[in-house]
Amino acid sequence: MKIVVCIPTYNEAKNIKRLINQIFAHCNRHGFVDTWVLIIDDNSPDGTGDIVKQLQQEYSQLLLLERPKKMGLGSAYKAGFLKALSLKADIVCEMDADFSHDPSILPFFFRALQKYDSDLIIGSRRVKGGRVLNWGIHRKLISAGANLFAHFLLKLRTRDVTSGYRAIKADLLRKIHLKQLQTNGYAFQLELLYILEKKLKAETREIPITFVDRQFGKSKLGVKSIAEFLIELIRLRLFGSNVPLLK
Ligand SMILES: Nc1nc2c(ncn2[C@@H]2O[C@H](COP(=O)(O)OP(=O)(O)OP(=O)(O)O)[C@@H](O)[C@H]2O)c(=O)[nH]1
Ligand SMILES: [Mg+2]
Repeated sequence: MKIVVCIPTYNEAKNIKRLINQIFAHCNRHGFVDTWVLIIDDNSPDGTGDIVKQLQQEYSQLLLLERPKKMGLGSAYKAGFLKALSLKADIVCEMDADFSHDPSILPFFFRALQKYDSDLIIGSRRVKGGRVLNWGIHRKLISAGANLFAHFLLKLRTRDVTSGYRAIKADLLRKIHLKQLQTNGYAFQLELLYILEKKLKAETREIPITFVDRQFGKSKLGVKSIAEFLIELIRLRLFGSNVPLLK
């Protein structure tokens, strides 16, 4: 079973080495030896890409997709997914580089996909047992608001619609014309989930996670991202998704 863990990075020099080491260590320990890590770096000024290049000498299953400039999280995932599918992945993962997503639970995502025969596993802060550490009231409100609006307007079953910790069966992604996804920022998480849940009727399972606020580096969530999320929410509510499905 070939797994490709896609990680978009922008200025994650303080996190990336430790994260890659831990992902490979945990996956190997649990017998997921055909796990590949794909970093999608947008020419980070802090040299994140160079650190990854160094590490490639150590890990043959570490890949780097270099892009010329910062183009947004969603756009990075689109490029990463296309690469992962071209590598004949069976499972594709989404994950942040800032240790908000604990790498030690990745193997449990893969097990859950197999055990429940699910299409999509989501690391969730909004099911029993899930929680968030060290978030201020501001971030809590934004997250709660985003989820509330998403449930109210789109009637999504998933509790944590903005979670970026996901494992997806690759065959499901192969049914989506990925290049046609509209969003390039954080709203990508919502648009993709909408297509998976509503259009492809994906069998989804949320697993509780403890989400830890980043210790190193800066958040890239700004007003623009929030605006894009709200616009996408309204667009999906009014028109649904017109992204073509492939056979
Ligand atoms: N390639 C690429 N990666 C990005 C871009 N924006 C954010 N990222 C990465 O996407 C992941 C999530 O970004 P964060 O800044 O942690 O956003 P967040 O988790 O919503 O915000 P915090 O909770 O404040 O950390 C991180 O690994 C970032 O480095 C981008 O434009 N391009
Ligand atoms: Mg983060």
